[in-house]
Amino acid sequence: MNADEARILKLRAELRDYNHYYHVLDAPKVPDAEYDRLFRELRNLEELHPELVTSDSPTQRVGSAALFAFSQVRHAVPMLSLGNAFEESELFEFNRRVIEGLDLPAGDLFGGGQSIEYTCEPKLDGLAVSLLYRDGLLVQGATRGDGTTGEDISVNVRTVRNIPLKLNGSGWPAVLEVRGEVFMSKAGFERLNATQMEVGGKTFANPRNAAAGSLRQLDSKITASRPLEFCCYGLGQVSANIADTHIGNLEQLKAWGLPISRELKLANGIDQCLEYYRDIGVRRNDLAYEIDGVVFKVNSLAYQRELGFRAREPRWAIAHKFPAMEELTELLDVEFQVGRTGAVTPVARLKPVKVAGVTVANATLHNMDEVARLGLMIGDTVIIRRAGDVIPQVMQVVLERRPDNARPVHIPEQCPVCGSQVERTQLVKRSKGKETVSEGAVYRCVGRLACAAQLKQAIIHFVSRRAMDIEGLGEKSVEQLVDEGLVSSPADLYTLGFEQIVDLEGFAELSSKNLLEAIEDSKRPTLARFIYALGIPDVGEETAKVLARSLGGLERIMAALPQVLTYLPDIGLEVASEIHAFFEDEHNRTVIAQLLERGLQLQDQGELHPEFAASTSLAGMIAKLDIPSVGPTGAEKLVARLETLDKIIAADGIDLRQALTIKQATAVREFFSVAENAERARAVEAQLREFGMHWGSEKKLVEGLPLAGQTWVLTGSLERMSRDVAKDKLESLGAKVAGSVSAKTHCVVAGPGAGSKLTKANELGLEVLDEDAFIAFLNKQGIEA
Ligand code: 9MJ
Repeated sequence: MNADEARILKLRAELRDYNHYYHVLDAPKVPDAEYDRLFRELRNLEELHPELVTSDSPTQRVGSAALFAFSQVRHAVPMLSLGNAFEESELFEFNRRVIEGLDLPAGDLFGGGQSIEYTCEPKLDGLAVSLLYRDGLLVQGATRGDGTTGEDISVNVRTVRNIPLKLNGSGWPAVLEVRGEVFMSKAGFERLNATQMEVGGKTFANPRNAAAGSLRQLDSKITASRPLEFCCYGLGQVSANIADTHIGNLEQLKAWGLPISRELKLANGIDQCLEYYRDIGVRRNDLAYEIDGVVFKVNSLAYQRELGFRAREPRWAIAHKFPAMEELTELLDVEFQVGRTGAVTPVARLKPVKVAGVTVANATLHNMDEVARLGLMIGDTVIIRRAGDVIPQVMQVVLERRPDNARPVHIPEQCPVCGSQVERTQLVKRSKGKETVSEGAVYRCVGRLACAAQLKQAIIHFVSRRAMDIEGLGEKSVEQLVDEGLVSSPADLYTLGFEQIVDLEGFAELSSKNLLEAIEDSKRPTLARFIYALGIPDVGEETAKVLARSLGGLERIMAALPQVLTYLPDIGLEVASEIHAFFEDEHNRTVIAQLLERGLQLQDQGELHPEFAASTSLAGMIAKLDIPSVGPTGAEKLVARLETLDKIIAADGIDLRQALTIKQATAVREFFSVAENAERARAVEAQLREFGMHWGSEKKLVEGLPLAGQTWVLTGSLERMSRDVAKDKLESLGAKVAGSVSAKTHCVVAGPGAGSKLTKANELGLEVLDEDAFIAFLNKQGIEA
């Protein structure tokens, strides 16, 4: 056996195996680009040695055998595959073959420059299916399979939302076989993987696998739950012809209710095809679904018939492929980067590879759980994917290509930047009165601002536009300031002098002056900006605003206990614990103190927000303690009976039984018999009181509010806030909001379109506010509208 023959056998075995994984198991082992390369290599070798071609060679068939689990469907007209063009030259070659292959009437051919009319469609990356309509009713759905025989997936295709079960209109041929692609949008794919991750199910490598895996489900309920879509691009068997052109056929199918591509266009000549290719290429990332190229088809069906087929490919169509989004490369090493919050993140260092036209040498690995999920080892061959503008990702390890000397990936014990300890983060969860701590996916360097990496990131964040907004301090300058030892905390920015800055690279006299001015100008931030600028883990702008608005002052925010913070909108115990830990940290407290000493003046500090005050009650607090079997109702009963936390903690079984069931009473006794629980409850109560809560029962709480005892009515439409928001605001001031006007109504807010309620209010001589007056009133009460 010579070398070529041996290579041919090896390639066939490999390609058969890859085919099986791709088509039957919907879990490809290698990227398409790799498959294509091996396939081409085999085809070229077979062209050199035609005597070696066998009928079972992967070059001799399309797709793969049907999965035996489904019954088989023989295609009356074979389902074709498409020839590929990767280079422009291959496209021109295709066009030349079309012109030459057409027996056009004399005079039509003008020096070979004949323009052929082509249709242009995006090449969807999904699963090719055939839909058979008889007398306008969907009777069968099938996969392509090997092109001759596919799988019967009739039940499953019926669950795809945009596949009509019955055609619209009339005039369809009695037998109409429609062909097209079932695919999944990018958003649908992301959603599906997120859900699968949550429920511990199988995740998919890309939208195409997700579509294929979803469609070829033995349980069609699963298919129905997946966000599949269909787009048709051709015909199979028909009992009567429809139109004279491909585009005519598709437009008719559309009229009958079948979805066709919105990007379908006609091109006059191959040059316009190229323009189409470039245009879609530019918009590729913005499309809602993934495409791997575009398809050009000779528009005239008469021409198509004349051109016919070569093996299993039509001579009248070609797929012009985009550069692949997935490639194979080698994982040279895994390095660890330290981020702003100290998170130590593994980063893949790769043997540089071109993916979709861009050289990729690094890819994010997210965290160590991801490394474990991928089963990644240094030295592995991996599949890299670069979709759109996102950072390249490692999708998969090609296990077969793992070298003997592959090494496992270990998280370093010391921070690679500052040498401090690296610790695994912990997740705190509370349920049924118990706090459980589990290991998080993130590892953190404990060095905080003593770690140069964290310090640099912290300062870059601190000065950023949405934080302290100090213009003129880019990343490079921050790195210099830190490396030169001029700045070792955000507070040091406020001690910088002209001499220190002007010597930095890239700074001149004017830019130094400007920077100093910008630093000076940043000294009066709002409380929310300041909190955001501190870079507390998990505290983004929204959370910072909630903290500032609800607690109204830095001191309160710094002192707030985690349990107290959980009273605020959208703050759970995990984030609350991060916030609390941040402000407990001695170093952070020092930096904050220095910032204030160095002239920072926080704006808009004020009182505790009435919304926050209204969101708490003793019963509410007790309900939040997570005492087993004691929910909000139990807590209400307990407070109604025993009135104060002290009495509840001290209560014996008999007292408790007055308000609760035996089970609940026992649970409350057991809960408070743990000293730590009682202490924590007392601390939370004390702090809520200290923050200005009107402690006691819910009723008393409302009594302290400005609109306590009043009933308001909203009518008509409001333009600057929804009725719900208006209602919330009124309730936060203690008012009851009613649906109808009576003599007991205190005030009516009437927007445009107000009807009978307004008439009645006027008859009764009640106070009526229009929207402007209402907003002015809210503002006066300290509520932003
Ligand atoms: C895809 N995948 O979008 C064809 N295709 O035509 C389009 N595939 C095709 N056409 C004949 N748009 C065979 C395959």
